[in-house]
Amino acid sequence: MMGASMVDTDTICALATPRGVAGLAVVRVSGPRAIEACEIFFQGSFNLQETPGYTIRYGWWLNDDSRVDSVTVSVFRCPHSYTGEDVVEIGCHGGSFTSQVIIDSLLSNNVRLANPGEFTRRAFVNQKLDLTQAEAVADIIHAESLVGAQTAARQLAGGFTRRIKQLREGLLDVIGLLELELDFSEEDVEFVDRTRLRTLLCDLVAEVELLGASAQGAEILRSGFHIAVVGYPNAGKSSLFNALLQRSRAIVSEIPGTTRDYIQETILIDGYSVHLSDTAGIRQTDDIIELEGITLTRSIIEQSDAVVVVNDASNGFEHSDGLVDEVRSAFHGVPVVVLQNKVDLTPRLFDTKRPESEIPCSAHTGVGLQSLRERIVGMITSKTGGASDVLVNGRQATLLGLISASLSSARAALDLGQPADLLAVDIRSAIRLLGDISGESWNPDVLDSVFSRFCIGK
Ligand SMILES: Nc1nc2c(ncn2[C@@H]2O[C@H](COP(=O)(O)OP(=O)(O)OP(=O)(O)O)[C@@H](O)[C@H]2O)c(=O)[nH]1
Ligand SMILES: [Mg+2]
Repeated sequence: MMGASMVDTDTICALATPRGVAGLAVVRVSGPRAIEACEIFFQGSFNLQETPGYTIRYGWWLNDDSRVDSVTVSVFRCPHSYTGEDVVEIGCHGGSFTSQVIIDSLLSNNVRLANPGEFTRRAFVNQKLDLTQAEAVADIIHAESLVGAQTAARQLAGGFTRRIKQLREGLLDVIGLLELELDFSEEDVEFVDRTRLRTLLCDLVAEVELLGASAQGAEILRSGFHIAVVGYPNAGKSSLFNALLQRSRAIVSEIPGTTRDYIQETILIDGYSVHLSDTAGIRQTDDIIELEGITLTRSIIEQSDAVVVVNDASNGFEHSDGLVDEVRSAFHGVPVVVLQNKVDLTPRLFDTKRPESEIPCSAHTGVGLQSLRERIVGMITSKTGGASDVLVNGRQATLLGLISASLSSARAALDLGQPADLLAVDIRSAIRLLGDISGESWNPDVLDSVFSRFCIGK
């Protein structure tokens, strides 16, 4: 479904800035009646209806002839606006009262409140953005890290759109040739060199799989990297946690079993958002609360992208080896970093027989913390390297998986020497799925699920 017939002609409005005390607030209005509705309440030296697009007017917002606030009114004319419709953005003073009065005035005049994401949805329907760009808008709004926001901005600028277009063009070339072949099927000719076709399909499958695989990295850029700090009691987990946070967040004491619940905080390292969880020390105990904490620790590790095992080096560098082995075997595939803490208490040199990957550190003196930060950034970039201009989300990853399956099935058909029409079926289905990613073919359900992630006013 596509085209102007689907365009909603209601005029909508919403607060585009966060509610609450602030210097400014912006109320956004979009739709055929946007300018006319604002005119009713605006008093300035210029008439809004005669104001050209890309113009700001200054004046008063009136309610029952009394002045509500001095405002700036930015006018955008269809189709040169965010939504592609007539848009007015009213800048007023912050605080919840003024903007609410402005919204109420509009609501009493045939303008309705926008649904979540409705402005961006209209931008999509009016072809100002494709679906991957609309999704990038949500990612920019929700970005928890600088790198995530930058990647989403590249996607908004059309990074993903271009990649999809290239894949699609590659496949359209193939289908064009296959169809030509079908036209001449009586004559049993092969226009497409099968070896070349196979190479092309392999390249496309590889590209699609690379994009699909970047979803995990994208999730890290979108919502942060989770690290569980674990170890035996008294190893210095909470001290390390506080040192990384640069404040005393967790209770530290010389009594083993101090931390019972887990504590989660977020820090930024080199522009990446890192969620650290300080956990209860793992040991044999009969204390019910402590046991509960240890059970929680396991579930925290399960949800983490990496585990830092803190060892109290003053008990020996090998003191936590059993725990490290246990974590490695129970949580296969999760990277484990071993920290040799309290090196300020160990006068002997760092034992050279220990694995090089272990980091000597002291939560007290700060030694080794920089190495730990660098190691964390290394782990993040190794997982996010594939996502340089796209933040593949769940919806897109599912579609990419289906595309890769269609293309692989085409490749299998090719290897079996199957006729062109069978190959064409799989390739056409891959083309259609690519269209689903960019939103060339869409239905309201897809849009509902994409835009439900948005907030009102976007
Ligand atoms: N000298 C020295 N002492 C440390 C260091 N890190 C932690 N400590 C001390 O070790 C003791 C335990 O520290 P915590 O941070 O509470 O240890 P924990 O691993 O969180 O302990 P639990 O929560 O009980 O499992 C405290 O007395 C800290 O001051 C360090 O790098 N050097
Ligand atoms: Mg603790």
